[in-house]
Amino acid sequence: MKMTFRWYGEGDSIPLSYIRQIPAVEGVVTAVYDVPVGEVWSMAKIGRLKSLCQAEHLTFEVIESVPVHEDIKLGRPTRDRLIANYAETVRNLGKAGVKCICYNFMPVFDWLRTNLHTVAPDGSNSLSYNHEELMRLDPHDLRLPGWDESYTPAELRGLLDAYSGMTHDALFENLVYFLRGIMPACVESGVNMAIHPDDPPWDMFGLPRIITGMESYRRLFAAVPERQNGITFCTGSLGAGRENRLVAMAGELAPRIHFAHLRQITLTGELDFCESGHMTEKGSLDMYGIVKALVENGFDGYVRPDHGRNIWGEDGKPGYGLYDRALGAMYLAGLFEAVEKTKKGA
Ligand code: DNO
Repeated sequence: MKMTFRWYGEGDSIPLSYIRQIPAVEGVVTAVYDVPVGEVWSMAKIGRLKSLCQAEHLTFEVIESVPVHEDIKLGRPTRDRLIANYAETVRNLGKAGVKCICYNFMPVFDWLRTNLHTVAPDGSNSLSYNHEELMRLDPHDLRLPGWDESYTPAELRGLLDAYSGMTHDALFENLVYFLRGIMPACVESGVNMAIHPDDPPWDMFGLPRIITGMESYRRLFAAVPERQNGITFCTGSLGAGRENRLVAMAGELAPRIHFAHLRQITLTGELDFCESGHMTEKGSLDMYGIVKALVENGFDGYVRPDHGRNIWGEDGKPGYGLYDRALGAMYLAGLFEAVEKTKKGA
């Protein structure tokens, strides 16, 4: 297992020098944030990020995310040029030593929450999701801090119209078309693609969501069998779907899991949840069981703690403060050490 920590580039309030001091962390997960979606990331921009990481002795092997242009998801005629650009970015990242790219294929919106500061009895606060409240939101005027990309109200209107009538099958076919287009670049450059599940894993505002559970993955690997077509196993996203049995999924999917986002949630209603501290006993997900299933089935990829709570007076980027994610990294590192040593019979 290689423990990483997400860093939002030079605009992040958390410096790399702090990340380096978290004992378990070997590397960062980051991205180029100032190139418009769909354009090629130059070697110069990638090289700058890499040298900043190297200066702090942190590895630069995982990107989250190279966003996928909406025209690709919509299957518009411009997609071939955009897919060629994406493949070029993959090649450039490969040249810089990147091994894994996390991306998602959610139409228009990335992760969705209804409250960014839900206060817990211990005084900490975290992100939460209430389905009824979500249904009352107007998708034409929605943006959340922490999204890699978001749109103006006019762009949103146009996009939401463009997706009207798009079926799950059509969106899935567009994903397969995209992956088939970039696979040669991935194979040649030794870069693994790791699709992030839809968060939460159900349709939103009439927009189809297609990476929601075991069936989605079976279908995805059947359509694009290359090992470079893998996944980001995000426990918090998948775990919001009651039907998802995470321990069993972690075991079965391990060979395709290039990246694991290990995050805890507490299920608070049929479709509602609140994010909580990483430990098993602090939420609804069996973090120990998940780590054990991953390790016992050969997982040796990248891991990162995911959304942390705001604690100790910190008010960081929602989900991405320093303290609770650092605690999460250490807890997860402890679980992995114990399970990995047990596996080796140490
Ligand atoms: C949220 C993240 C997501 C993730 C993207 C991957 O905190 O897990 O925004 O980075 O969905 O493309």
